[in-house]
Parts: sequence; C-alpha cells; structure tokens
Amino acid sequence: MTTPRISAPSVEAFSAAILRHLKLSLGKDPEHASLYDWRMSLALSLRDHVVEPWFESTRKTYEARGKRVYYLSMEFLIGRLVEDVAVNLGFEDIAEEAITALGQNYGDVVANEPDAALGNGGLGRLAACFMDSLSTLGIPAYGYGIRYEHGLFEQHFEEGAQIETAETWLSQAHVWEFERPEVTYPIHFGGHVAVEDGKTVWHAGETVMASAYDTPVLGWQGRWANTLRLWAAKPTTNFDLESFNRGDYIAASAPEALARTISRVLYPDDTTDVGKELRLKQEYFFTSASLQDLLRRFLSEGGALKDLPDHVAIQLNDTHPAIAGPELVRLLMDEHQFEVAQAITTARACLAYTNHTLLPEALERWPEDLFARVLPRHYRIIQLIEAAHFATAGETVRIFEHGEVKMGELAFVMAHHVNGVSALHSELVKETVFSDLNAAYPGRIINQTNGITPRRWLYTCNRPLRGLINDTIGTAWPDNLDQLSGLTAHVEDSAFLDRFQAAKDANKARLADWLKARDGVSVDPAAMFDVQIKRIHEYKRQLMNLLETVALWNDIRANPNGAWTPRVKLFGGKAAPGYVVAKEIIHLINDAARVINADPVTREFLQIVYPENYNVSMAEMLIPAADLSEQISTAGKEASGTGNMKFALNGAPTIGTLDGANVEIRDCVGAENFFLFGLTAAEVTARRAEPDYARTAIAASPRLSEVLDQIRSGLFSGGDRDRYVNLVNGLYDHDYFLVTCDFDAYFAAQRQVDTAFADSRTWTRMAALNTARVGWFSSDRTISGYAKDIWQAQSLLEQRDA
Ligand code: DL6
Repeated sequence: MTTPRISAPSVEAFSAAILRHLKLSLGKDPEHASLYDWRMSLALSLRDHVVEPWFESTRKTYEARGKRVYYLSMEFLIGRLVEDVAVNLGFEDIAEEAITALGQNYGDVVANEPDAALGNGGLGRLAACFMDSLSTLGIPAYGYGIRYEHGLFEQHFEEGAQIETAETWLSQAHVWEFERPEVTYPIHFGGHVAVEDGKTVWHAGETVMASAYDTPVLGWQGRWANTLRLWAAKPTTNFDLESFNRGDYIAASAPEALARTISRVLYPDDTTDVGKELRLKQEYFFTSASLQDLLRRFLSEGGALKDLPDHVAIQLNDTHPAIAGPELVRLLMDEHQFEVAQAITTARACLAYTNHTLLPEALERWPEDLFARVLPRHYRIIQLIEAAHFATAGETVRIFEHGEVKMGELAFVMAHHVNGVSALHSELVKETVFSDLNAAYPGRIINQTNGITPRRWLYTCNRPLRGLINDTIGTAWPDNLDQLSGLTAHVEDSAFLDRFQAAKDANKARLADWLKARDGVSVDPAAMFDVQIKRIHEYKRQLMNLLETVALWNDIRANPNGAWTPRVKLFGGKAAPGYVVAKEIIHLINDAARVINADPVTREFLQIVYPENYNVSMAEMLIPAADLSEQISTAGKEASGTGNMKFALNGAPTIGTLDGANVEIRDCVGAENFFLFGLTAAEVTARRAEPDYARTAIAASPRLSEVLDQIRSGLFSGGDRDRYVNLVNGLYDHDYFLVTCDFDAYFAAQRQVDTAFADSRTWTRMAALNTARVGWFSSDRTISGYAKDIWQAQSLLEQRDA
C-alpha cells in the first residue's frame, strides 16, 4: 500500500480545529450550534487539509509542462463531500471521534450536507467518478461544467404521482468551493457577422460573463488533487442605477436576472424540447468559458498554439459540449490568425468525444435558424468544417440536414477519437448511429467501458464489507481493485461467508431503520431486497418489473400456503417532468404498492417500496443493502449502466439482459452467478420487424394478460379505468421496448432467483463471487484506458506501488 501524503492530526487537535471554525467561521459557540453549524465546521476543518496537496499538485503540473486533461461535462453528479474528503484524507476515524467527542452524532452531521445534484443520472455520476480517478491516478486534469443554482429537481409523491419542486443546494454556503472573481470571460450570443478589412468579425448582440468557482478534488490518500471548475453566469453590468433612481426597481435588476438565467437550472431531461434556446446557450456558455480558460493558461506558460495538441486533451462528455469544435476553431482563427485548415486540424487533434446513447431523441440536433441566430459565427464555421469533412470523406454524412445542425456528427467529425462506453455499445455505435462515419474514418471509434470509483462505492458506503475485505486480503485494494480477486479463495470458507452475510444483514438493517425513520415504512430485513434504482425511462423497463410484481402477487394469492421467498421490491428514480409515460409508470408503481402492501394474504411475502427523491446519497444507502440488482433494459438500449457495477461490487447478483456493460459483468462474474433472461440486441431488432409482435406475446401469456386486464379494470386506481389506459394500450399497440416479449422470460428468471435465494449459503457464495470478480470495473481502469488510448496523458505521481 502507498503511504498517505497527509499526516493526520490527533483527535484533540482536530476537535480544536472544529471548535475554532465553529467560533471564527460560523460565529457560534458550542451551546448554540445547530447540526448545520457542526457540519460546516467539520467540512471547513477537513478542507484545511485539502489545500496543501491541491497547491502541490498544481505546482507539479506547472513544472511538468506535460499534457493536461480537460473534461467538459454539462453534469457532475457529485453528491455529498464530507465523508468523501474525510476518507480520501485518511481522517475518517479522526473526524468521527472528534465529532463524537464534541457530543454530536457523526452520521447525522454527515447527512446534514445537501447533495450536489448537478446531474441527471449515469452520465453525470460517471463524470464525478472520473474526477475521483483522475486525482487518484495523479493525472493533471480539470473538470469543467456549470455551477447550477438549482440542481436536479426534488421529487415528491402526491397520491402516488410525481410532483417536482426546485432544488436549493446553494441556499446554504457551499464550503468546498473557492470563488475566483478574478477569473471571468465574456461569452457572446446573437448579433451578426461582418467582413471588415478582409477579416471576419462577430458583432455580438448580447454578452454575459462566465465567473469561475473551483472545487479541489482530492484523490485517494490525498496524493493528488485536481480542480473542478464550475462556471456561473453574471451580467456585464451588475445593476442599472439609472432605472433604480427612476424607481423602476425591476428594470434595475434585469441585467443580473437575465444573465443568471443561463446558469440557474440543470435541465431535468436529456431530450426535452422546452427551453431549447436556453439550453443551447448553456452549452455554449460553459464550453466557451472553458476553452478560453485553457487557452489563457497555455499561453500564459509561453506555449505556441501550434503545439496545443501536445499539451491539451479535451474530452467531450456526450454532445452537450460539441460546440467546442467550432468554438476552438473560432478562437484560433479570429483571435490567433490561424488559417481555416490549420485551425480545424489543430482543434481536432485536441478533441475527443464520448457517446453515451444510441437513443435517436438523445442525440442533439438544433434547428438551423435557432442556431444561426444564437451563434451566427459558429454557424459559418460549421459550414467550413462540413466542407473540410466533405473534402476528406465525401458527402455521405452531412452535419446540416433537414434544417437541423446535428451535434453528434459535428462532435464525431471534430474528434480524433470517439468512444462508446461498453463493448456492446461501442460495436453498436459503429454499426448503427455512426456507421457511415465509421466507414469514412476507420479506427476513430474505440471502446472504453465505464467504471466506478471503489472509494465511494464500496469503501465509504459499505463499511461492514470494507472491514471484511481488509481483514481478508489487506488494505491495498481501494486503488488496486483487481486485488478483490483474492477473495475468491475464501468463498468456500464458512467463516468468511458468515461474515459476508453479516455485512449484508447489517446494511439491510441500516436501510430498514432509515426507511422507518424517514418515511415511516417498515420492511423485513430477512426478506430479499430486490432493487431497481435509476432514471425512470421506458427502455429501462421499470414497467416490466412492476408487471412481474403484480403477476407474483396473483400467484401468491392463488396459493397463499406456497413456499414463497419473501421479497421487498424497492424502486427509486425520477422521471423528467415532461416525460408523460415515465410519470404514469411512477404513478402505477405507487398505486400498485398501495393495494398490494395492504393485502393481508400476501403481506408477509411481497411488499413494494418506492422512497421519493432518489439521489446519490440514497444510492449509497440502497446499494450495499441490495440482494438483487435489476438491470433489465431492452437489449441494445442501455449504453453501459454503472449502477449494475455498483451492485455487483457490493455483493448483489444481477437479474438482467445482455445489454450495455451487463455483458461484461456476466463474463467477469460467471454465467452461473448472473440471472440472464430476454432477447438479445439482434433478436430485439428482428422481433420488432414481426407484425403484431406485442399482441402475439400478450395472447401467449395468460399471466401478462391477467395483469394488464387488472390494471385496465381500475383495480389499482380506485376504479378509475382511464388512468392507465394509454399505458396499457401502448403495450398492445407500440411496445417499442418489448416489455411484452420479454415478460415471461423475466418472470421465469425471477422464480430461479427465488429458489436460489432460499438456499442462503449458496446465495451468499454467489454474492461474494460477484464482489470478488468485478475489480475490473474500477474507474481507475477506465481512466487509465482513456489516458493511454485517447489522451496520451501521464501520471505525475512520483511512485505508485503495485
Ligand atoms: O456512460 C454513462 C451513462 C451510461 O452508463 C448509461 O447507460 C447511459 O444511459 C447514460 N447516457 C446518458 C445520455 N443520454 N441519454 N439517454 O445519460 O450514460
């Protein structure tokens, strides 16, 4: 194990630091301090120890003059940081003992921190895991994104239906960030383009300022710290005094309000039409600020722009920052006098693009007229880029088509590498969405299977299992996760399996207590915890899970004395506010839960629990407590998944389809430790071509027919036959995601799960093998792959022990 860089304070010294912050930073004495005050003081005391390694890493980065990675992402789903920082510093015990000595409950203090919910789901959480790994590996990197005033909306249920309210994480001071008022860049929109003295000039119609806020991201054992730089939009003039003096107070504040709109809200949907213009402005806002910033840094170190690709690797997290291509070309041409061809070549040598979805509606396209109005200079530059692309690759693939600008194609053409996020997904990217571009630019598409940081997703969130692993294979695994394979030798050892089971039981008991305390819901920790947590989407098929639950309920009612395996079906996730079908699915789950949970005949065997407002912190509670991981998307639709990796790592076998990274997880854990069902991606395509495939599947399944009839009859909706008519008719008429076709196979696989779970020793062995065999899914491995295959970036850590 490598030694921590940071020397830990004594508990007494750390307690004194907390008290000092309580007094001097919070202005409170211990007698009157609230939980908030204690949490802030703890966070500030931890932060004091982050600054030095952060400075040192920055110093080394400047000295090395090597390559820096710039990760541009609309989303960073960070969650809480107190525990994360304490763990990475190696101070977790000290922090806990100090807070306890001061008369506070550490768990309560930690839980007081709001989640930084600057993302929708997998894509944003991946970005957060990548930041963690970049720091752990000592690769100089900056994350660039938006400092949204309101993160992902808060979800509430009213009579089972999802209601959204604004999230308000910044209503309290965010202690982890440092404001950089001196780091600002103008961001222009609109206006027109003119040629003056042979030079193209953009006369902008509107300008806002991008203002930087930096959060240090500390890696494992404090060896390295990179920076997450988030941009807030500010006006060029803060306040219109003339209007104020006239008594027009609203007009006086208008410039600030208008500018702030740009960084006010995280869009709760990847696919929404609402606010198209604002979203385009958000994307350009943070991308332009980030590129201006990295160019300023490069030039301030005396770099020559022709050498930019040797020093700068820019990764585009999906198409959201795809405007980086034309923006970098614009900066090189308009501000640094590059010729167009040289600008395009230089920009492309810096840029790489990650595709995270094959869903056509999630591949961004902007109406040409909107785009030309908001970004007139870029509109012209994209024409130049398209012309250069035609000259190289012919005109098979256009960037402008049907009156739209296609951002996927733009990102592809302007990237030296394009990567998918699982082996299957990367192949499908080649065969489907980008097949022509793949033919035109062979070798450009590569794969980098996603990963997760084991520091947060096992070490921190699953203390009981951490303890067992430390005792069994030592403590070097958190930054060398392949070492988990050492657990394999112990899966026949009954003492080890007892402890593995005890760890799971402890996590289940913790979840049960939390559900009781937060929602007043009682669950039986002896039952199987069967968990599906993720964004609510038709392709993820929460609906199929619910239909299977109702079918199981019917079977138990028909045979109440059968040997049923008790189950708690746990759901968690938010639906985009404008996604009507997803919201109907949430409503149906909650409606069915009300009826099924009240049934005295089935109560001891089946329960549905759907805690509202799923977020990162809730995932940290649910995943270690899960017995079964639901990864049941329609094959070919889930690009990778990362929840699937977190569950397997925490000893929850998967029931799943051959989709995304499930395929690779199954290869690693072994087919016998994975409950596979359903059509393959190729079979899905073939089945869709069959006439009436859904009606045929429903007619062939008496179980499914019964469930659909029950829903239609109003059984779960208080007699209201209209509530789910669209949802049910949708399955008969256009079941694009093949819920009906996979239903029977899914039901059968669940019964295999029942049987396997009933044999608790065999189940625990299977769970332990899942943990032992998924070390490959560490985001350290993923980032090492990006560094080697895409960025050519090096670690600056002096020495890393094996
Ligand atoms: O790559 C991270 C994550 C994958 O694990 C998920 O499978 C994928 O759905 C998600 N993609 C997105 C982008 N938009 N959509 N839909 O969130 O990326």
